[in-house]
Amino acid sequence: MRTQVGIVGAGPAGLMLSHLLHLESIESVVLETCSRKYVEERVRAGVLEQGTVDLMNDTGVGERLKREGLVHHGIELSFLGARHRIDLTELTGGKSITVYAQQEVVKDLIRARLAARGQILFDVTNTALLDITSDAPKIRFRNASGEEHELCCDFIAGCDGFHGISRASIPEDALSFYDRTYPFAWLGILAEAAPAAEELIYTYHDRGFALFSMRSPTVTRLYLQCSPDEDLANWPDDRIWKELFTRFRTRDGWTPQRGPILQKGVTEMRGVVVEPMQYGRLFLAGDAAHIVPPTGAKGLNLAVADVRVLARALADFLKHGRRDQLDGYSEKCLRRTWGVQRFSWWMTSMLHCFPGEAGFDHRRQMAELDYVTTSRAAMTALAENYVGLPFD
Ligand code: FAS
Ligand code: PHB
Repeated sequence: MRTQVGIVGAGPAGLMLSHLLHLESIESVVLETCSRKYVEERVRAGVLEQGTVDLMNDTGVGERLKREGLVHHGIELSFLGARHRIDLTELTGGKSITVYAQQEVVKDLIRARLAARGQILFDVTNTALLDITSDAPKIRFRNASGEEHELCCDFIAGCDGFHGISRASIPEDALSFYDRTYPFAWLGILAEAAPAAEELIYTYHDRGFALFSMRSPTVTRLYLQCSPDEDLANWPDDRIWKELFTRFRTRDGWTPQRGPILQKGVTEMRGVVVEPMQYGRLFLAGDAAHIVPPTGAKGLNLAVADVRVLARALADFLKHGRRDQLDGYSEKCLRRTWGVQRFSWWMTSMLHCFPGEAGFDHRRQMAELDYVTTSRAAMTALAENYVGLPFD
C-alpha cells in the first residue's frame, strides 16, 4: 500500500488532519485500532472553541454543528454560595464557545471522509512505525481481517493519543518530557435530565470542585473533583447526586436537575508536553504530544489547532517543495500548547481543593476568584483564553 500521509489514530486530530489534507488534494490513510462504533460512542470533551467551530464551518463539516451545537456567550463561576457570570462574547468582541460533544465531531469527520472516499481502516492491530528518519517511512499493521500490510508514506502523523505507539517510536533521548500530575481527578457523569441552567457553571467548594455542563436540552454533563485513585464502585448514584447538590447549591437554592445516570467515568488530571513534536518524517499531534487538565476545556481544541498547522505545512512541502513550515511545526505548536497549559493550570489551581493546602492557598484562591469576578481586565484574560486564542 502507498499514500502521501499515513495517519495513526482516528480521533479528532487524525480525522481533522485527513479532512484538511483532502481539501489540499493530498492523499492520506487513517489507521485506527478501535471499531468505528467505539470511536463514535466514546464520551469525552464537550466544548468547542470559536476557532474549532470556524474551522469546521469553513471546511464544510459544520452543518450538524450549526443545527445541534449549543452556542454559549458566557460561563459562570460559583463560590461562597453565589454565581458570577463571565460574559465571554462581550469581553472578546463577539466570540463564543459551542457545546457539542467530541463524539459528534468524530462522527461528522468520519462521515465527511467516507463520503469523499477517504480511507479509514478501523480495527487495525500490531501497528508499528518503520524508517521514520528516512524519506520513505512505513507503517506496518494487521488489518481487521488479520492480514499483514505495509503502508509506504511520504510522512507519518502520530495522532494516536497519549497511550499510542507514535511517541513511543521516537528514541527517548530525542525527547524532553514535561509532566505535572494533579493530586485529584474528575468523576464525570452523563444524566438524562434537562440542564437546569443555560450556561456552564464552574464551582469552587471546600469539599471540592464541581462542573455543570450539558450535551443537549435533555442531557446534563456533570463532574466532581475526586481522589486520583477513585474507585467508581464507591460512588453509587445517590452518593454522586448528594455530593453534586452539596457542592453546587447556591444561596438562592439552585441545584442541577437529577435524572438517570447514563454514563460514569473518572478522568485523570494531568498536564504533559513532549518536545519536540516531530522526529524525522514523524509528526505528533494532539494527545500524542500533550495532554491538559480538562478544566480549561482545551484538549480537543488543541488537537485541532495542531493539525491545522500540520496540514498547511505538509501541503506547502508536498505541493510546492517548501520545507520551512514543516521545520517550524513543533516550535509553532508548542507556543500555543504551553499557552494552553498555562491557562489550564491557572483554571485548575483556582478552582480545585488541594489536599493539605487549606490555609494560605484557600485564601489565595478566594482572592483569585474575587479578582476574576470583579476586575474587567481579569475577566477579559479568562474570556480570551476560554474562547480560544486566535490561530496565528
Ligand atoms: P484521541 O485519544 O482522541 O484519539 C487517538 C485515537 O488513536 C483513538 O481513537 C485511539 O483508539 C487511536 N489509537 C491509539 N493507539 C493506536 C494505535 N497503536 N494504532 C492505531 N490507532 C491507535 N478534553 C476536553 O477538552 N474536555 C473534556 O472534558 C475531556 N474529557 C476527557 C475524558 C477522557 C476519559 C479522556 C481520555 C480525555 C478527555 N479530554 C477532554 C481530552 C480529549 O478530548 C483529548 O484532548 C482528545 O481526544 C484529543 O484528541 P486526539 O489527539 O485525536 O486523541
Ligand atoms: C464537558 O462538557 O464535558 C466539559 C466542559 C468544560 C470543561 C470540561 C468538560 O472544562
